[in-house]
Amino acid sequence: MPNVGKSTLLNAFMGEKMAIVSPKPQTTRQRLFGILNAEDFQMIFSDSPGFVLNPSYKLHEDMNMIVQTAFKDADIIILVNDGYNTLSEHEDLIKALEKLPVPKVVVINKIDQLKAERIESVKEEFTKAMPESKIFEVSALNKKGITPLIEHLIEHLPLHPAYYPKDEISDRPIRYFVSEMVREKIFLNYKKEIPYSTEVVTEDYKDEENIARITVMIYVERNSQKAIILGKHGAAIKNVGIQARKDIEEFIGKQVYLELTVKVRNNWRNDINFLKKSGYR
Ligand SMILES: Nc1nc2c(ncn2[C@@H]2O[C@H](COP(=O)(O)OP(=O)(O)OP(=O)(O)O)[C@@H](O)[C@H]2O)c(=O)[nH]1
Ligand SMILES: [Mg+2]
Repeated sequence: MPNVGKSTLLNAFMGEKMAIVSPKPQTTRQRLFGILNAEDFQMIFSDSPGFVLNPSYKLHEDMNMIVQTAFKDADIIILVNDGYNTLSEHEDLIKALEKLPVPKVVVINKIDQLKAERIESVKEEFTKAMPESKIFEVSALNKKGITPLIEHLIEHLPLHPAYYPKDEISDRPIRYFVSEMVREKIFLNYKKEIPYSTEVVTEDYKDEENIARITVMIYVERNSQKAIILGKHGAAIKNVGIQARKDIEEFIGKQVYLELTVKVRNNWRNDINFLKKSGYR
């Protein structure tokens, strides 16, 4: 389900912020691997978009396809619930999961804001629906309940040589993280349809000795949206730039010069070529 805290959970597993997070559903659009390395195991966490129940654009179909792909190569599946989704919303998903021959784990997230009775009733529902699966209660935000969950996952990891070199923490290049950090600020700074009409692409990344010079393109679907993204005298986009630059600097440990440009790309959410170029298909 969207917005239940999957990306926050990935960050809690990894012990650092890798995936972007926002209070709005459909924040995550692509898959991201967080690779957790220890002396005797390597665990690859795959954060995925939430399932879009009523796809309105090709983009949504692509996001749902990404969820399906994630199912296919998972060794363990973690179904995250935040106590607000009803089980009926999960029914199709649970049916699809039943067919997969891998262990599943249920995580009830956001327990910091759930009443004890609510947690109990969600637990009861999932015990009935997925009797084979162990249920964990966590607060990904406060990093509570994460250690027992990781220990359980380690127990169920298949025996296999490490897939990635032990010093890698992700499958994505730095440009991807830059685009995502800008996109997160757009999700946090704008309302309604604006974040959903926006795609972010890192066009250029020049790594100099003391500074990284980065050019980022923000695509929107209409001129009116471009005006909103820019804001009066460019004030709104300036804020996005300041906030994103701070995060990027922290992430790469270096000073950043960040240039943001806004461009209109008509109906990009249904534009197959654009979606391909942006990595959705
Ligand atoms: N109170 C509380 N809020 C949480 C917790 N985990 C996540 N959140 C909040 O829930 C919202 C959604 O979190 P995300 O991690 O973006 O959720 P997601 O499942 O990745 O969402 P999508 O990518 O949109 O599907 C954010 O506002 C988070 O801060 C938690 O344990 N407690
Ligand atoms: Mg997410």
